[in-house]
Amino acid sequence: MPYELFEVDKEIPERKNHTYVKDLADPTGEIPKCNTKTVPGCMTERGCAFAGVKGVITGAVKDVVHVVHSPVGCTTYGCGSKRYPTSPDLPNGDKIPVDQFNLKYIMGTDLKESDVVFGGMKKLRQSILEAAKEFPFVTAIYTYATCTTGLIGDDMDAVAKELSEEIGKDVIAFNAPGFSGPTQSKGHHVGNFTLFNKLVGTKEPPETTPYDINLIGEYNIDGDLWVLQKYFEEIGINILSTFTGDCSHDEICWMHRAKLSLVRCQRSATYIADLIEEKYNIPYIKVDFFGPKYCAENLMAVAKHFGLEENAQKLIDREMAKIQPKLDFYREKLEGKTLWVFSGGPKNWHLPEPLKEHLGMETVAVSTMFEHEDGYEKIKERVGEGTVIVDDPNSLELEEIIDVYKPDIILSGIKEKYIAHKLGVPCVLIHSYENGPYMGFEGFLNLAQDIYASIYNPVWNMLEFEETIEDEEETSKEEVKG
Ligand code: CFM
Repeated sequence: MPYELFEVDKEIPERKNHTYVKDLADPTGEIPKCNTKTVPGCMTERGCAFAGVKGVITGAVKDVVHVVHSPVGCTTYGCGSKRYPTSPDLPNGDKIPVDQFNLKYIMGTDLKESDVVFGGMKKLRQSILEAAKEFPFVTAIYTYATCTTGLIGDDMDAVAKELSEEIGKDVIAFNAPGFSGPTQSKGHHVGNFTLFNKLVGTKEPPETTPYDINLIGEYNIDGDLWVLQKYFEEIGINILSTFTGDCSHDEICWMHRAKLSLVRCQRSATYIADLIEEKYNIPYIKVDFFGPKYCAENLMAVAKHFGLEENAQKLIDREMAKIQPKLDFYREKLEGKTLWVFSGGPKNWHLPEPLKEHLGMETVAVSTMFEHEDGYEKIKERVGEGTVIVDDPNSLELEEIIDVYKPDIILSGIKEKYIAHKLGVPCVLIHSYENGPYMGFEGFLNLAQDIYASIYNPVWNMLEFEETIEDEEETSKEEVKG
C-alpha cells in the first residue's frame, strides 16, 4: 500500500504509557494509562461527556423529547444517535407515533452571544414549554447542559423542577457538559446517577411476577435486546425494565421492583445496578451474551438464579444445534485470520475470546476510546501473548497499528472504517453493526457472516491490481529513461 512510516521525531512522548504489549513474563502487571484527558495535539476518536449521556444512556428512551441547552452545534450533532431501534409499544398499552417519533426528536435552545452574557435560563424555559406543546404525546422531557451552559452556570435543575410542576410531566436535567470529564464515560456516570436519583422508585409497574429482571446496559443496538428478550421469555424470565434500549420513561421509574438486575454493558451502567442494590437490596449479576459460549453460560447463570435451568438448557441445545453447521463453515474460512478490535471499551474484551474459540481468529491489536482500569484488566486477560493494547489512539497511531500489525480485518466504528479502507484493510462496524443483531447465538452468526463477507470481498484483489499498474508505470518510466 502507498504508506510511509511516520518519522520517529513525530512521536508524542506522553503517549508511550497509553500503549502496552501483552507479555506474560512481565511481572509489573502493567496496563495502559487510561481514563485521563487526551494528550494535547492528538487527534482523538473520543466523544464528550454530553455525547455520553445523550448519545448513549438517554437517547434510547422512546417516549421522551430531548431539549439540548446549547448553541446550535451540540443540538445538531446530538441529533444523530446510535442505531437503537424502537418498538411502538408503551407499558400501558399505548403506542408512540412511530412515523414521527422513531427518530427520538431533539430540540435546542440555539444560544447566542447575548444569552451567554445575560444567561440562557429564559430561553431554556421557553424551549421546554414549546417542546411540551409540540410533542404532547411524550411522557417526559429530558434537558441537557452543554459546554456553553455549563460555563455560564445556568441552573438547569431549577428550571426543570419549576416546569415539571407547570407542565405536569417529569422534566429531568442532565448536567454533563462536554468538558466535565475526559471522555463520554463521564456522561454515562452522570446519566446513571441522575436517572436513579430523580426517577427510580417514583412509580409502580402495572404488574409484577416472581421472575422480573432489570436488563441494565443493553441499548438494543440493531436489535440485540430483542434477541435476548426472546430467549428470556422462552426461559420464563420477564424483563420488567431495560436500561435503556427500547425502554419507556416509566420503566426506569419502577426498576426498584425487579428481583434481579443483569448488567450487560458494564462500563456504562454498573453504576445504577450498584445504586439499586444499595438502596433496594436487589442483587445484580454481570452478564455477557457475545458469542455462543458466553451466551450459553450467562443464560444458564441467570436461569439458575430463578431455578429455571431446564428451560435454559433446552434453548441452548436447540440454538447451538441450529447454528453449528454455519459456524463450521465460517471457521473453515476464517481460521488463522488476524484482527484488530477498536471500540469504546467493553466490546474489546467481549469479542476476542469468542472469535478465537468459535472461529479460530487471532486478535493482534486492541484499542479503546474510554476504557477504565477494570476493563483493561479484562482485555489483558482475554487476548493472546504479544497483542498490542492502546488507550485512546490518535489517527496517526491508527495507521501505524495497521502498518505494523497488519490485521486481516478491523472491527471498529464509522470514524475508523474509511481510514482502514483507504489503507486497503476490510472493516466491520461493531458499534452500530453492519447487519446485526450481533448478540446471542444467531447474532454471532451475523457477525461471522459480516467478517467473512468483508475479508473475502473481491475488491481487495482489485487494489493489488492498482499496485501492479503503479509498478508497471515505474517500469515503463525506467524504460523511457533507459
Ligand atoms: Fe457500553 Fe455500548 Fe460499549 Fe458504550 Fe459506545 Fe456502543 Fe461501544 Mo460505540 S454503551 S461502552 S458508549 S457497549 S456506542 S453500544 S459500541 S463505544 S464498547
